[in-house]
Amino acid sequence: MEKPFTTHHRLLLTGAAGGLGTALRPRLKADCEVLRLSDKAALGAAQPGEEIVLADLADAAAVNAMVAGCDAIVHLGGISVEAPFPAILQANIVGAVNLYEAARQHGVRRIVFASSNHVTGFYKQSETINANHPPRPDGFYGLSKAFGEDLARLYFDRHGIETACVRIGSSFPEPKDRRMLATWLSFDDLHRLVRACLSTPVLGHSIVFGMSNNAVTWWDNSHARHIGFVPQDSSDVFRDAVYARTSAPDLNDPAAIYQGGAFVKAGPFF
Ligand code: NAI
Ligand code: 15L
Repeated sequence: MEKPFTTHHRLLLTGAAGGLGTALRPRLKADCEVLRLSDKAALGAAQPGEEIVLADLADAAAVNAMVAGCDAIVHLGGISVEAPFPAILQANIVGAVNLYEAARQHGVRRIVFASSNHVTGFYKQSETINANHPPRPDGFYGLSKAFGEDLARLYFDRHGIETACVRIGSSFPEPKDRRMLATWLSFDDLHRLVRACLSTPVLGHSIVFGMSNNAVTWWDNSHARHIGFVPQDSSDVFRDAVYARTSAPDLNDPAAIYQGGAFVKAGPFF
């Protein structure tokens, strides 16, 4: 098969040792000449076409070196669940500032930021929201992602760095429960979305909900049509199996009322 066009020369993937980083690592290699992988956790040996730069996002000097020489970034690194605020502060807030400041200093023009549906987790599952609805974070984790989205806007307005803030729903091999029938994003659709964000001619500062073509959805992506993302997968093929192995939700449970699911009652972590 002919190799598709490459979007960038040296593409940086942070959080490369995590679940989504592991899924994107082989997929993104076709999209660039050199894929630089970074994490604070071990990444194994570099394969052909790969570079490995270990860095803690909270370490500004290490992040600066990690970004040097890259022309675009897919930023997945950070704490991915609700956690004590001091840890979130370092990994997700200080880490994001370090990343954007390094991007500015090294002339990076485009970033795909792994935001989360937990930026808007306190909207109800009976509501449909779009990118213009105000954030309603469901915890410190969601709040840190809201900060990241605003940080990206600042660096676009002041420095012209384009960002796609991808509010990922639930990206796993399969939906794990009934909620994820609405929030699921397949790994292949995640890659399609990241590739669209990297290659669309004009990205600006954009917010896009990361979901597959699921019949049940709470999110309207009509403000992100300029990205050109067309999901090819759907949670619908898993529906019968998910219903068979899970019981009906308690409709008085906040986890069933709000879009953030169980995240809305995680913690409190101070
Ligand atoms: P993950 O927890 O599996 O991977 C995150 C990676 O970031 C880990 O390899 C971890 O070592 C690294 N990391 C954490 N703190 C770090 C630090 N201070 N310095 C350097 N690296 C650090 O998470 P996953 O599922 O792969 O998610 C990737 C990104 O996508 C995260 O930012 C997460 O918040 C976001 N996301 C994921 C969703 C999903 O369904 N998987 C849903 C919504 C958002
Ligand atoms: C997230 O933001 C988490 O990173 C992920 O682990 C999932 O729990 C996902 O949201 C979700 O809402 O299902």
